[in-house]
Amino acid sequence: MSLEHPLRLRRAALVGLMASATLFLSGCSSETEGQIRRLAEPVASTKEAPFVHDLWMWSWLAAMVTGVLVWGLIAFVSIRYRRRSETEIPIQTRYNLPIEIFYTIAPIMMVIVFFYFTLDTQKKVLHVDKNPDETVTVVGQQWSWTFNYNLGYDAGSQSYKAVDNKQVVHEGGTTADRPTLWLVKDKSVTFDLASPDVIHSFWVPAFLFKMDVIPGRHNQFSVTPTRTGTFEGRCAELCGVYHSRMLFNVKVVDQAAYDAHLQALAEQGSTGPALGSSEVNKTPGLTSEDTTGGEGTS
Ligand SMILES: [Cu+2]
Repeated sequence: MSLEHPLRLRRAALVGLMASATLFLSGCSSETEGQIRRLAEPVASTKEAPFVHDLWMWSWLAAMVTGVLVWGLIAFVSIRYRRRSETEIPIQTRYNLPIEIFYTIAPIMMVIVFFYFTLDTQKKVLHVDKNPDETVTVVGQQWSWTFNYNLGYDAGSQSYKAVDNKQVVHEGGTTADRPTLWLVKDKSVTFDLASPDVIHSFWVPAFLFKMDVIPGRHNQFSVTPTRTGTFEGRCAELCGVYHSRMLFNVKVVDQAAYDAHLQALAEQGSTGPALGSSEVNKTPGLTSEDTTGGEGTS
């Protein structure tokens, strides 16, 4: 048999694949096309986000390679060893030691590889900047968020304190009115997460990252936003009746706009830390009955 035949087949398959991919992608806007390329991920918007992006893409690739191999083998044995006559049944093999050893070891190897890269990524994205440019204490409460600028957790005294004697200002939302978290482009920020009631989860999809906000526990992480603009944020932990209203915006701006915003918050009297949930429970749009529907409000 000449080599020409499989080569031609392969070329035809390649052309077919490219044609269908072009056809498929030409039907999409460039935005959807980008989303397909990122496998539905938002655009990475922090310095740390690409680590998660890489883990996501490589995991998909590894899963796809495994999938194609397994589907191929299934198809191969189904065709190659199919029943060919009414009277004769194919060989019924019960044990095959090499294959059994292989399919015990192969998944263990895969888990080890995934585990290694997960740990490696985790180490990078959970890195906490001890001397960040900005510090924000994020309070997740039923059912909105409060952002305290220049307020950080002090492990020594186990309390929240103003950072570098800067003025603490805060901005809180309600279930009817989503708050906005302001950040500075290319400046690192460390988030300290606090909850006065139940477990919430602080999630900005464009950061490709989220972290639980647990009462009585001190969670923190750092990011450096790399793109200006307005992004969406939400609570990613079912935390009560109005969990779905725990939306917020993230606005990444330059230093001057950020400073002006903090100044404006100070001028309107939103000074000092706001760590409780009482503010948010006086909520326009909710009756007092609604606000007592959850657990642990104080
Ligand atoms: Cu929540």
